Amino acid sequence: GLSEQEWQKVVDIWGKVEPDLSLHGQEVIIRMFQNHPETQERFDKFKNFKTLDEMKSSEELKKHGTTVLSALGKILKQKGSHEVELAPLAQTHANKHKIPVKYLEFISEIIIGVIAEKHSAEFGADCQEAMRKALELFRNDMASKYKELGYQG
Ligand code: HE6
Repeated sequence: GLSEQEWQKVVDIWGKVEPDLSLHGQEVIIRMFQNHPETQERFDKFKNFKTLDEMKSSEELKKHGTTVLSALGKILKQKGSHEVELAPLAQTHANKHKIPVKYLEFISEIIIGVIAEKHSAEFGADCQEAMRKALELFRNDMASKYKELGYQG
């Protein structure tokens, strides 16, 4: 688990992300699609986007980015006691979307990269480490739920 200080770092940096959640979310989704095209294939509404311009000008993509980061933010703010928030997310991502844990790893690294770019001054090594641990915990708990649901992930 994370120490109270580590959780505080996670919550503090998320406070820097939140005022511009949709911009961060858009960037995260676009970068995930560009670096891991197999993730784009999972979205009926986005799989036909071919160019970066198409992605950047899509209000739906931006909206989805906001949805994802908003859900993740709610989880992070629970500082590990996220059972209630995580369960429905694991359920849809296991049963409906069938999103492997590997893809959750992709998006975790991308989230860290995007925050590092946009908030380099506030996102030092110790803060990055705390965020990495928080996202690992998130993934581990998603993976356990996946297994309970019979999805190997
Ligand atoms: Fe997904 N997602 N997602 N997801 N998602 C979400 C929150 C998805 C995610 C990782 C989602 C995904 C494919 C997520 C999704 C729909 C992820 C919410 C709240 C919703 C929704 O309610 O619509 C993480 C880390 C979080 C917090 C892939 C690939 C990855 C890596 C859909 C195809 C799909 C969908 O609606 O079709």
